[in-house]
Amino acid sequence: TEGMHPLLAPDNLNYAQPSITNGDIVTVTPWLAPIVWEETFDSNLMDHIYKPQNITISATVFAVGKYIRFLQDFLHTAEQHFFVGYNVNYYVFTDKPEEVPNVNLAPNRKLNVVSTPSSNRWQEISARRMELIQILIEEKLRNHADYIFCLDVDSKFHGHWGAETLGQLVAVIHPGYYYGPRSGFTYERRSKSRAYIGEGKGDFYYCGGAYGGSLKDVHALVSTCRVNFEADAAEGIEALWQEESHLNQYMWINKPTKVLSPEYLWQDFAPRRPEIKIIRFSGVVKNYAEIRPN
Ligand code: UD2
Repeated sequence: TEGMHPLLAPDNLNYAQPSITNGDIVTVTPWLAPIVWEETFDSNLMDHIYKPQNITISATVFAVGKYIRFLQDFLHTAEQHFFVGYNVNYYVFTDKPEEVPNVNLAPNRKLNVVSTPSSNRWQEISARRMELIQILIEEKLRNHADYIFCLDVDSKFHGHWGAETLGQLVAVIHPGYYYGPRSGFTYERRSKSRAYIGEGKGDFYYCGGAYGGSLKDVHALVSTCRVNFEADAAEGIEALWQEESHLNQYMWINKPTKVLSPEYLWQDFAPRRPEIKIIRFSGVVKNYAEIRPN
């Protein structure tokens, strides 16, 4: 298709595992995509380039079932740190529209509520996001947004997240797997799944909790992952980490044009190493047994 990333043939291609630390930080991938870290960009300069373009950024967030409780902090901190000064449209997917909190939004920022069915399986809620984002892009966003970011709701912003993250296809490296060999990544290893990545293959382990890019590229990502997830399901297989596994397989074949360091989605359980100078966005510690529907 016009404008799509070239399809690589990863199974016939062997190369050394890329790394984002190397004694120092590494700021470019072996396919020449920037890796964004603190001190690699100048925010004022980025704003000087992007603000005059009057771009609109959409952010999707799912708050289904008990996860509605995370929405207030998510939105409140996003107002302080996420694309401050830009046109931002939040799309909140929830089965409890009446419980969406009233958060004061800056001018040029809007909140849209999308009614979403619940499910008894958290795996399904998480994975169905791909389908619902695909539909959102097709039905609502075309011609109404330039970029989109898809974010986990059980998280908060603590630092600047702005124009330095813009790109066609943007992925965030998972904080638990940014060092160490790819043999330890939790990729889907069963070859009957469409999310399969074989031993000695793959680039990074990316988060399912934050990704984005241009509408066109994110549409290609979510629709491909959805088709693959559903085709697996029809054969009775669910990838180890649901849509996160499919996202990793997609990003391996269609290399991201920009990679964000784990500053952009930290988790408390990850050991804090010296290269992490700032945490911009991080997962909230939660009691899985209590919060999930099953
Ligand atoms: C990881 C990923 C997550 C997803 C999942 C695999 C990160 C930080 N998180 O997190 O994105 O790929 O693995 O499926 O990379 N949700 C609801 N209601 C529910 C359950 C989930 O709204 O009852 C939504 C909510 O927006 C939540 C997201 O789905 O943030 C992901 O679910 P999770 O946070 O329970 O998944 P987790 O922590 O295993």
